[in-house]
Amino acid sequence: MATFEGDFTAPRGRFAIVVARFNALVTESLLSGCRDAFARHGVGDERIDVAWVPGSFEIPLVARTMAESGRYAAVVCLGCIIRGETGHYDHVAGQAAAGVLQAGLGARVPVIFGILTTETVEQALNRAGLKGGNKGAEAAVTAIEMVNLLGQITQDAGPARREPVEWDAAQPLPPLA
Ligand code: INI
Repeated sequence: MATFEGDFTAPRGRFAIVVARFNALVTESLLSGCRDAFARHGVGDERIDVAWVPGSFEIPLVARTMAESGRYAAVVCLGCIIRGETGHYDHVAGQAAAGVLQAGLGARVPVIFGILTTETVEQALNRAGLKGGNKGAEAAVTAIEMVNLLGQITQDAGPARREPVEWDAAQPLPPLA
């Protein structure tokens, strides 16, 4: 039996962060938590590109474009959708989530959902570093784990080979057999 599990060591390659300007008070904190977590796991700013989009609804297109460029090991999506502020919360939140998922599946690159969906501004602030952790930091760690996991799955030579393998995360994944 083979067991695959990504670790939290810094993979090679570059990372992209797509961040929405809507609710910027919150998303700037998500971005800073995300960059900080990347740095503390060995991925410095020099290996990160950041793309700002108007709102969370615009995240999937840019995330997919970056994921398909072949330049990034993973793409992290950061946004903040607050129900109290919009009648079309369900549309924005639902389509953002579906689009982020599709971006990853389409590009076959980890595209991480770091978009807060909350009832109130207070809940959003709490999850952006005030007291309930920082969703941006979690997203960075998830990106690293997923890159390492996919690296193992696509390059593992068989059940006997259990150590993490060298994988050039800057290269697109090879086609599945
Ligand atoms: N975008 C968000 O990221 N968060 C929100 O809470 C939000 N609200 O409240 O409407 C929001 N709307 C903008 C949307 O993402 C698009 O930018 C806009 O509809 C243009 O396509």
